[in-house]
Amino acid sequence: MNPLIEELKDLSRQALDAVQRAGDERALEAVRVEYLGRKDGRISGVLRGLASLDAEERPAVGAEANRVKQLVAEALETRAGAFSHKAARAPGLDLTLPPRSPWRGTVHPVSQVVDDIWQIFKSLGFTRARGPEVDDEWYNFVALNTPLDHPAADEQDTLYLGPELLLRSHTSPVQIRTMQAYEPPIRIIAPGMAYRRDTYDATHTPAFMQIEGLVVDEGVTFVDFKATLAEFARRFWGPGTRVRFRPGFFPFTEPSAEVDVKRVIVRDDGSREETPWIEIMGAGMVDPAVLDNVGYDSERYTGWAFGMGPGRIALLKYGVPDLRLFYENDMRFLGQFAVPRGGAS
Ligand code: 2U9
Repeated sequence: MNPLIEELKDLSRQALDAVQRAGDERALEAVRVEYLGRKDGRISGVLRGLASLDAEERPAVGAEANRVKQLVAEALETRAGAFSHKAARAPGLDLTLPPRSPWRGTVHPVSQVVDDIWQIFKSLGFTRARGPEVDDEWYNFVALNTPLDHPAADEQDTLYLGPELLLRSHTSPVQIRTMQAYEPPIRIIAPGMAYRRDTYDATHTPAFMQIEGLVVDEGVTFVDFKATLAEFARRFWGPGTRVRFRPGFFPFTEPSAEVDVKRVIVRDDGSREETPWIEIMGAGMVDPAVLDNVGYDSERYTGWAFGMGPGRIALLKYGVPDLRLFYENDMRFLGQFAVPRGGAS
């Protein structure tokens, strides 16, 4: 065999070895220059020497030189590709990992309770009413048969913004405004924030959700009142729920009641357990004085109303021991109440 072919084979082994040993792009470029460099490259040197060969030797040596040159060029390219792939990787970035799913918020548990309560009353023919959170003494107290010397109207309990202006201490002013704007029949649900000068503890927060309801029409009786609220309780807590009306007192209702439920829990093995009586709302027949205050004829119309705290209902429903957990925005806690979107309308 021609000694030049021997030399080319040897060069090719050395070059491929050097390509593999090159640790980075600079070392690889040095290998390229050493073997394939135009001026002083070792393989190029053999090709340049072709001219001095005999005509019959030339084709075989030329072919081998081109084959080796191509082999080494390909090896260089492959190795360079491996380096550039490595360079594209930022430290700690693994492009083979599946993507993280985008973070999605969830409906707050207290909002879920508001939505559930609203859906039940909506199906019973109620509409939703809204009103201002900043209101005055007349709408928040006087119209509701609550004199300003009543303890509820005291600065100890109510957050005043000015001489007569306050943050509403219940959503009842919404019902007063609705009655002023519309003639009976009235059948409304008023969910919204209310504010009281309470200390922030396991069962109180100075800003809280309320849901109130009001029905006013001709011929509305205590039977309508009891039957509608009992139906609500059974739909919300389950069909086996027992409902109890205890006498109570509120300035705006007469007679007044506190509504309790007793739930029946049926276990998987068929055994039943009854919860103690738990209070879920206050309610009563609307005091005729309140109807007179909005210009309704209290001889002609009667009504009933209720008030409920969805924060407290959420505590009972989910067995949460401390109301503050709902308001501290720890997603490890709130994320447990994730449900599919929808509900409110
Ligand atoms: C009008 C007439 C009557 C609304 C009522 C209650 C009883 C009641 C509390 C529940 C828990 C407030 O959030 S809470 O602390 N509410 O017990 N609310 S009757 O009665 C009305 C409202 C408006 C015109």
